[in-house]
Amino acid sequence: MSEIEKVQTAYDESQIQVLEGLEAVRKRPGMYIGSTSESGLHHLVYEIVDNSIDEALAGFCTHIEVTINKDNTITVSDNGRGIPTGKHPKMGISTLEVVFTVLHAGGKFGGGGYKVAGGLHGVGASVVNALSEWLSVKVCNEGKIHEMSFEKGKTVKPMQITGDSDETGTSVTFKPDGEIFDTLVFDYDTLFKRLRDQAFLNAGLRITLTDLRSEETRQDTMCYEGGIREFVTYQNNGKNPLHEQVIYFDGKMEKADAAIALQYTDSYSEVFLSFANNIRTPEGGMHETGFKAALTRVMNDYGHRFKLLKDDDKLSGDDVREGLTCVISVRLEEAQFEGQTKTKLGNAYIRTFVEGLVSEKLSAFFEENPAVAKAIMEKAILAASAREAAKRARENIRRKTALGGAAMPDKLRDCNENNPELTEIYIVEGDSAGGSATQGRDSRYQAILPLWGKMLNVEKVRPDKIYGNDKLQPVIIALGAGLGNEFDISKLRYHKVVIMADADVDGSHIRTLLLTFFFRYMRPLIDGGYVYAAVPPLYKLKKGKETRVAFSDEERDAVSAEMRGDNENAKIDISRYKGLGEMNPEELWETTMDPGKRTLKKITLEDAILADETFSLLMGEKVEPRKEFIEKNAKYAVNLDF
Ligand code: TSJ
Repeated sequence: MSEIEKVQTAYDESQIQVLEGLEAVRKRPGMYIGSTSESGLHHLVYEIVDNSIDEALAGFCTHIEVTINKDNTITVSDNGRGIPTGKHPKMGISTLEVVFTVLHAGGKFGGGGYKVAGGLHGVGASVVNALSEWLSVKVCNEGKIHEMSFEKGKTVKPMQITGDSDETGTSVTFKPDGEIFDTLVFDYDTLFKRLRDQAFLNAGLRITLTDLRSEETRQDTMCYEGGIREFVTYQNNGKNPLHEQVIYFDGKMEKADAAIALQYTDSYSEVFLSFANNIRTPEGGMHETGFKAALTRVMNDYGHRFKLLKDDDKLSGDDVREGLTCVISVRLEEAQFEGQTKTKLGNAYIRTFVEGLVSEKLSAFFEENPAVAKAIMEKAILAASAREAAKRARENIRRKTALGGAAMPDKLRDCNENNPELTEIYIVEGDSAGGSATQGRDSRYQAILPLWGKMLNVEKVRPDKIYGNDKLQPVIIALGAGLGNEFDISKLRYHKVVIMADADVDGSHIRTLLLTFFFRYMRPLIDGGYVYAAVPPLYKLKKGKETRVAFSDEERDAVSAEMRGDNENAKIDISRYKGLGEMNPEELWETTMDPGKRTLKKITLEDAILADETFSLLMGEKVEPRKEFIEKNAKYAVNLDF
């Protein structure tokens, strides 16, 4: 056989294999991109961009541009070396064509320098090509412009030289196939967030996102010289750091490298962002486990060595991570993704590697920066003692609850009915309103629990204190379902939990606190739709012996006009309810508690999230936003509802 024939044979064989490969992708797209819904659609963009990022990692590309064109097609361009256009040594066709027509071609060409692209399923350009109605690619290298195009993965224009160029780079434009995807509309914010992650993870790389679909072009350029250090700073925007500098370390081993940036703030929450091969791993995995183990050990060792901790005291993982903001990024060959959403890193050697790296470098950092070490240690020790106190409070409650009915709070006025499906509990602000509610209620199925008066004094309260808060204990006990991890909805003693508070600032504070508490510690209560807000009237209108109420200014005017009727001179006495405590039992029953007449507002998850944010603001460290909030809302106090 002549040389030419040999090549021809190889070409034919590879072509057959190609067709089979890409048809498989079109048959079972979910296998390659996760789904054919919106997330799968966006995945196409990431698959292409990942190739440019690999080129940046190799040190040849500094700028990536992603454009959403007017017709919802996508263009991704970079200023790298350009996909090789010469003949592929094994396939006998151009490497460019191999990239787009051979399944799993990514990483298998171009020599050792090519890192495995990080796509969720480790697939690349050929999959995007197979799932596109059309795709065109333009490569500038070796002084020439090369162009080629495809339809549904099949070559329709073989590679052609279309001009000269002294620049280098790759540009791909594609239109996702409407036969494959449920939606073809790209979401700017989804792409923006993912590309911003990539910009943070690849320090110095410039990524531009442009949206040409509307009159006004939208564009963001992201470039972070500080990389994941800047990612941490960005996450901590608006918080108070315990130390000025973001702590950073990185390291390499044979098959992997890792970079970690962290900073503590005085907040109580933890922000942990981990990545493997530039992909978010919200389910965690070996890199997270390694980091967490090292952090806990280093801080316990330090605490014992400098006698900040007693010999048998031990900080837990939660203690040492309170207020921590951490970004960890690992890159490795043959990453194994596990878990429900395939976002958990499974490679066990990464745990050992990261744990060793963090142990060594963090201990060294603590040695060299004793002031920072002290601030971080004190925070963790405080967290430990708060957690200890909270645990005691929880146990206390559990003991009381275990005793059953006899242990119900003194102030609870329970109902006669025992079937929770038929009963309601009104949590009422203040003793006097509690008294009216108790007298006005239908005691067969309505229970009343009066709460303290003013309770939200604006001071810093650690969330753990809420557990042990003696004001909230009666609520926990009356509801009977426990709290936190041990919350058991099947033990709930009332299937309607009604918060009844005044329509003023104090009432709003109490609603905010209760909702935040339910949201954080009795989440199934919110999710299950068991929580309601009572809606008391704002106005009382009197004409002689006739009395009516109104729930808003508009209603007040309408009712007043109605009562006046034709008698223009009738004297109507309008008074404003200053609070629930002012209503007598009958009024309260008729306007707010009678199931036949009352309005109850069902609390949604969104309401609760909003309350949680408001609570954080009110309880937060920063004085200015809190002042602003209170001033702003004091003005509209009466309208303050969720
Ligand atoms: F998805 C894709 F493959 F189509 C694609 C690849 C899309 C985009 C927008 C860019 C790229 C890409 C590929 N940018 N840069 C590269 N680089 C290479 O493919 C390349 C170039 C030179 C060499 C070499 O060894 O000389 C090796 C490689 C892998």
